[in-house]
Formats: sequence, structure tokens, C-alpha cells
Amino acid sequence: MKHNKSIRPGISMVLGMLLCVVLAACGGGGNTSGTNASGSCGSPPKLVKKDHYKVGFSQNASNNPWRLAETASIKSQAQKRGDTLVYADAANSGDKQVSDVQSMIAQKVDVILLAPITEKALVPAVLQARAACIPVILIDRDVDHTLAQPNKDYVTFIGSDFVQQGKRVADWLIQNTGGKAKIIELEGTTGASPAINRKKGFDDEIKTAPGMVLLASQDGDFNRDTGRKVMATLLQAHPDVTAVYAHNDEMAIGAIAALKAAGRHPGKDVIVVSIDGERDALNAIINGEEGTSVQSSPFFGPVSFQTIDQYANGTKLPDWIVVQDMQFTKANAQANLANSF
Ligand code: GYE
Repeated sequence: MKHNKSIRPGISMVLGMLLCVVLAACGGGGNTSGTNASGSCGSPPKLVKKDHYKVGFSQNASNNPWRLAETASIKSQAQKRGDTLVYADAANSGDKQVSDVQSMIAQKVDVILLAPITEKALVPAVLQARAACIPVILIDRDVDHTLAQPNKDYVTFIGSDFVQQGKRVADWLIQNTGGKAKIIELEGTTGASPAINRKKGFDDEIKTAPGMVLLASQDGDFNRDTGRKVMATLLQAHPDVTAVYAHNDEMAIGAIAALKAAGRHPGKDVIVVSIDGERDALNAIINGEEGTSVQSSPFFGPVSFQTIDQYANGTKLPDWIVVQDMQFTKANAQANLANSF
């Protein structure tokens, strides 16, 4: 199953590119002096210190507990500080997310927190914000650095080390299968930075153990029901599967349902492993149907607003602010259930 909707350059992306040409301030190397079309505001644009900010938050979807937990974290932090939040949900569409950011630019927000759906789709919007002198902080997913760069086109990326997450899952699986498994991989949304890098981290690591065989790897769109359907299909082609690696917990829960529907026994004849640490996955670990979930924290509120303050204060920020993640197994899932989402 292919999900190209988020990477196909849609109308708003084309319009965005045209706008870039008109403003003559977008694109790598096009603006090395720090002077944007609308004045000298730095590269990336500076953030003038204020008591309260008008903050744009562009969320890419709201169709799973992880996204809802992230949105709640940002909203509650904005409220605590008395900042105004301009919120938009792109409903899983790259085109809509580009126009959401354009609308935030038109509303003259002070700064934009952006969770870009894929690495490429939001690049025109990032460059337009820069041209309009509005700093962008990427949260939870990164963009393609050959097209837009931290500390230049946008301020920084705040997020997990996705390669490391994939590697940690692979290491657990190698240890808990004695280095022998036939694996089905359910990938996140094609072109999204966590999908690209969670695949890389896992696939590279299992290559170190010759008994770990990857039977198939397919896009499940980070979605529970898509994961279930893709798993049901792949199971027919690969009945010899002994392990499932899903790039997020939602797809793992979907895969567990597909395995059970086909008369298999997840946790016994097929080991399921994934990433995120959501409540349903922790419960699946507790009841033995899932092996491990490496955390990918969705609680971006505190770190995002702290980063806004640091940037306004003139602190030099790294290109990447790495979020530190735990790992859940039978040993600690129960103890962490209350803090899960
Ligand atoms: O793992 C997944 C979500 O971008 C880190 O996207 C995030 C991922 C998260 O839809 O559940």
C-alpha cells in the first residue's frame, strides 16, 4: 500500500514555490546576508523578546493518542504562560499543512512551532516563514536538510533520535530471539523523518545478526487500522513470520489484532515490538502480547516554550535538541502506565 498524498507536490506547494520566486528570498544560499525581502531580520529570523507571544502550532494530524498528547502538552504550556496559541490540524495532508502555515504567516504570529508531516512537503512553508521574518522551530519531525537548514532557514529541530530508537528495538529483538527471527516491518508514513530513520536504525542493526531475516517492509501510515490491514495481507504472503517491528505503537496494536484474527498468538509464536510508549502498548506488554516499546516522548510543551525563551534571549541553539527516551518492557510497563497517554 502506498500513501503518496503527503509527498505529492500539491497545488499549495506549487503556489508556495511561486511565492518564493516572487519574494526572491527563499532557497538554499539565496539569502546569505540575513536580509529578507521584508527587511533585515536575520537568518533565521530573530525573535523580539516579549512578555507574551502569539505562537503558531501546526500539527500534522490528530488521529492517534500520540498526536493528541503532543497537542495537549503544547496547549497547556501556552495557557500556563499566558501566550496566545494559533492552532491548526492538517488532518494528515501535506497540502493542508502548507496552507495552515501560510495562514499563520498572514496572521503575523511571532513564532511557529511546526510538526512537518514529511521531510519534503513543508519545506516551501518553512522558507516562506523565513522570508516573512517569522522564526520556525521544528518539533517532533525534521525536514530534509538539503532543502532547508537549521540555524539558517529554521531555528532548530526538537525531537527524538529516531535512528537510535530503531537500533534499540533491533537490539532487544536480537537478544530476545537468540538472534533468529523472520521479521515483518510496518513502516510509518512514507517520507516522514521518523519513518525514514526508524527503518534505517533497525535495518542496519539486524544486519549485524545473520539469523535476523527481513521478510517484508511496507508503509502502514503510522495508523492502527492501516497497520492491521497491511499486516493481514503480509501475513498471507509470509505465514512463517516470527516477529513484527512496527514504527509506532498504533500499527503494532493493529498488527496484534490481525495476528489474532488469523489464529496466531502474539507474544508466543510472533513477537511484536514498536516505538512510542502509548497506554495501549504498555497494556499489551503487561498482558504479554507485545515485547517492548521504545519511548518517543510526545510531551513537547515545556521544551518548546523553553526553546522559544532561549531563542528570544539570544542563546545560540544547537541544530538539533535531542529528546531523551526510555524503553518499556515487562519490567517497567506497569510502573509507567499512569504517565502514559
Ligand atoms: O511515533 C507517531 C506519530 O513524529 C515522532 O508520529 C512522531 C511519530 C510518532 O504519528 O506515533
